[in-house]
Amino acid sequence: MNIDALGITRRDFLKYCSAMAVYMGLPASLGVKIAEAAESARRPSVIWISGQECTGCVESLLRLNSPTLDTLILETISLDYSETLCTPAGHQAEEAMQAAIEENKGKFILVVEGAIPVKDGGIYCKIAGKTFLDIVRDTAKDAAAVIAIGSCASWGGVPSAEPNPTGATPAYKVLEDMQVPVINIPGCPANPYNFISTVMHYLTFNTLPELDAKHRPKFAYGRLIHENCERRPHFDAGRFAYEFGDEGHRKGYCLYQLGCKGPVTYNNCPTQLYGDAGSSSWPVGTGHPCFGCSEEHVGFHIPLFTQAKIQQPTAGPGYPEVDATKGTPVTVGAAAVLGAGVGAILGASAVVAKNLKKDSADQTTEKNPQ
Ligand code: FSX
Ligand code: SF4
Ligand code: F3S
Repeated sequence: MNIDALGITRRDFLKYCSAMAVYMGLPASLGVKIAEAAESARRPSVIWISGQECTGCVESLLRLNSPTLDTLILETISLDYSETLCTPAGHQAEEAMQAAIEENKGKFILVVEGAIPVKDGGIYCKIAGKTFLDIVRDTAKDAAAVIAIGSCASWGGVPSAEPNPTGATPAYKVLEDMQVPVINIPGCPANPYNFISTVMHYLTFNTLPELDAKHRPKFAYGRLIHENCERRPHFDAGRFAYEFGDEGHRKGYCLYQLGCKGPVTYNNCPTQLYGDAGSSSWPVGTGHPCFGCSEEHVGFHIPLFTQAKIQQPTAGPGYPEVDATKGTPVTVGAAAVLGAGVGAILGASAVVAKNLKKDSADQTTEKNPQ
């Protein structure tokens, strides 16, 4: 990588790599290793294909700075094929893709953007006379790993909303009989930092980051939005907005009663934010409830204003994880911490339940004054 091309100093570049290490839950000192990997000549080959989607994922990737992330990506990976960004068109584009696959067989990362329609043999999305279904399967068999970017590729997203006329299906289902690992980076669009950090992890350590049961990197999707939300103190205190523009909304109260899906959606939106546009640049920060765009079966499936079930009441982010697997042996100190955490969680759940009840009673009184 040529750091000069990024328009930043070496010191800033190292700072950026250290921040990325911390972002992935690694010691900041590993930032040096990430920087070394980024600067090495070895750039992973990436082939990026697109099906049923809006191109929002590429767009969000190219609209950033700090340091200009688009440059960083293009300097770090070898983007050997991308329909949106490649210069050739038509037959030449097809040839470029085939050449990229041949040259990097077994080594390239395949990025799938968009859902895959499978109904009627996949005829609802065809490129160069071939169904997207066939393109995904044929390309994946030669890939080292597949990254499903965005909620469309991860879960079906927008095109899979009822009645799902084209049979829009996520990549992991279409590839479930194949050996290739599939990593999901959901979000509509996916946060580009979650994507580039996953690629950098692969590049630096030659392994994928730790994934959860839904094949999402834990560093980005390990916490519910509700756990890190800046409006959480209002939720805990029972202060809600009930209508857009009402007093609670104007005061920045919790958006739960307006259908916020933060309590059932795993993503780092409140901490990572979007578009490098400063604080509050995420849905809830702008005053709109999270609609669960990055969660399977939530965004595009549960109506916008339907209230989420609080399935897992949790204490604030300062407390230990509720469902962490038990380590051995348990020390007296750890047991004390765990006890305090569980106590806090039980206490918090009771307060939440009480506030929700109290608040809906208040609301009933307010809305039905007779
Ligand atoms: Fe889907 Fe992304 Fe939403 Fe759009 O790639 S996740 S519609 S932002 O473009 O696929
Ligand atoms: Fe934030 Fe939504 Fe949770 Fe309220 S319900 S605290 S707005 S995530
Ligand atoms: Fe999407 Fe909710 Fe984040 S709508 S962008 S998951 S706050």
